Amino acid sequence: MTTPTAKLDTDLLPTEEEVEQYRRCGWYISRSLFSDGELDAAIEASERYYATLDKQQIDLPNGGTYQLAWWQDVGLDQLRKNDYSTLLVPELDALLKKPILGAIGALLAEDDVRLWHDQLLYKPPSSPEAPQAVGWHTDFGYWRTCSSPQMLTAWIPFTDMDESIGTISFVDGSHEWPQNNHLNFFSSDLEGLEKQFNTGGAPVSKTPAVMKRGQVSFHNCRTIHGSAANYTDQPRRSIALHLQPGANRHVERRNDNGDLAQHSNDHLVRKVDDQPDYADPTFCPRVGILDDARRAREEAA
Ligand SMILES: O=C(O)CCC(=O)C(=O)O
Repeated sequence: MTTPTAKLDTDLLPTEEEVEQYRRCGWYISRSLFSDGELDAAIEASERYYATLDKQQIDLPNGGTYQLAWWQDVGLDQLRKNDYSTLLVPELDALLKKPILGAIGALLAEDDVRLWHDQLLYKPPSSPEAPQAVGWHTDFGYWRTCSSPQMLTAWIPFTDMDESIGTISFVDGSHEWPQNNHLNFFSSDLEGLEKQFNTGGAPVSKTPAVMKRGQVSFHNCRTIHGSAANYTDQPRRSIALHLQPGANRHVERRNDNGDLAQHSNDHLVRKVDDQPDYADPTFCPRVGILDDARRAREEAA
């Protein structure tokens, strides 16, 4: 039987030391996982997808609908964050389903991994007067309906990434800080947001993920991250594939303002015993099997 982690190039798996570094820092940068051909196809397909977005509401595979954060009326000079694109664009789904990606996710999460949801991201070139940045935030702040503190994200850039294009940056070790539920994705005031960090006495150290095309960064859901504006003349293109460990379940939890937390998945996935089922294979397919990834690494050793 073919499994999501079949035919792994074991040289691309993180070593035990690299997994340890991920635990300590809250992020990991992989070796090159994707070819130019795969990423060119993702760019072309995402352009075709954007060209279809002439209204805010999209239809999803189960007959459900979703209100997009970016569609054409929002404007070409604005940051684009388009969720659920892997469900609609096969070339993006192919990135998610590449076995090595799920295998790395499984080794980092120490569990099988399923898709939680995705975000196709496009950061247009900015002027200093109107920067389009991603504010410091944690993903778990938005995912309080999830039981697992080991949710993680694979961020796949479609081009080379450096500070000039506004690559993603991580705040080292912030996944261990006492309070890190920041909800500032759509703020461009990185300096102002940094003043709100509660480090528990730890120094603030930030690492911009400088990557060659093909590499992928992974971060824990409690790691504070964000990115500066893109000051090149090319768009910054990427997709965030948010992954959940096999053990993750829906839980009832409150936001800091006391409201019951909700996530868009809750309205889309099937229900089991009247609760959202975060293992619904249509929305949350399994993409990595821990035993297979470990076995592949052992056999290669
Ligand atoms: O694209 C960025 O700069 C941030 C993406 C992000 O928030 C994520 O991958 O979780």
